[in-house]
Amino acid sequence: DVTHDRYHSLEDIYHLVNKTSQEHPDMTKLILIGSSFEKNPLYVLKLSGRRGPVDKAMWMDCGIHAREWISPAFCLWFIKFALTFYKQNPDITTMLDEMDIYILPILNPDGYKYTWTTNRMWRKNRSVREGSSCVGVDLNRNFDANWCTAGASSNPCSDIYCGQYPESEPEVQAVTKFLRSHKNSVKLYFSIHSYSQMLLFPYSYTHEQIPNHAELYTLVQEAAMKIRRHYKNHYRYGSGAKTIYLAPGGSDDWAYDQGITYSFTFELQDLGRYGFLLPPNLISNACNEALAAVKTIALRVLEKL
Ligand code: 0X9
Ligand code: ZN
Repeated sequence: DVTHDRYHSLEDIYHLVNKTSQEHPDMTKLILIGSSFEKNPLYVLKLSGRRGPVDKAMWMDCGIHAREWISPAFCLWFIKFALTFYKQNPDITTMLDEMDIYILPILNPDGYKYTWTTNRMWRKNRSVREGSSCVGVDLNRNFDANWCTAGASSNPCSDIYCGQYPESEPEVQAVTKFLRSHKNSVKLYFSIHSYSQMLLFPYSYTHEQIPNHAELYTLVQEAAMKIRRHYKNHYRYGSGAKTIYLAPGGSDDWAYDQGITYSFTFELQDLGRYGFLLPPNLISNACNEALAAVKTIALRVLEKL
């Protein structure tokens, strides 16, 4: 069964997602959206309540950066929570009844696998190309959003290498293809990272403010307050460029510019004590906080739509 007191290997994650979809055929659909450089499948689990078709949807991806293990753990946690507490918890019931929820638990399977076998601190994917001995592209620098300007690197050996051209990587192509084809329904975008405890929204590729800056600021502020009140933990919030750093080519900025005007990147626990090596006994706490933030923002956005 899905246990949340430990991290799961790539094979485990595939198995769990597959099993979950078989156990809940009424509420889930498994969608293959593409495959990675090393031909690992990219599966999206679609969650929906027991009702007819809806015209609204939310997207959440986890595991774009290989070493941020709490991120895929959160996507699995969210899936489990949604399926367990549908019709019991009013928040998740509203979410599932009013929109479809697309979850990509592991956007960068090749990199994740590599962190389990070879290098725990690997960040990028594992693509290779002729003429360079360095491996991997930072998938969160490869989207077509002010691509490869200040805050990204054109050096293939860098940890923030932007790739040969925008959307050069199959993992990014799979996500953009799916979101482009679901543009009319997807209103809400979340990308889950770690660490540093931040709730971010666009832009990260420029210091310019987005048109609905005040609106998104209020949303992340409310989410951060909820975390503070319930879990006594502190999250910073604001636009990416102002709160963390200038970083172009990110998925949140790309989604925003596609018209998904409620677009967020979360950096989960911790503040650096363990960093990417967050111990398994802290998984549940980190996930509960992130869940509170997702629920708070999603329910508010649903009221507005
Ligand atoms: O640099 C990143 O990609 C993210 N931080 S991390 O430490 N997890 O690598 C922040 C992403 C913020 N959004 C964009 N840069 N678009
Ligand atoms: Zn990250």
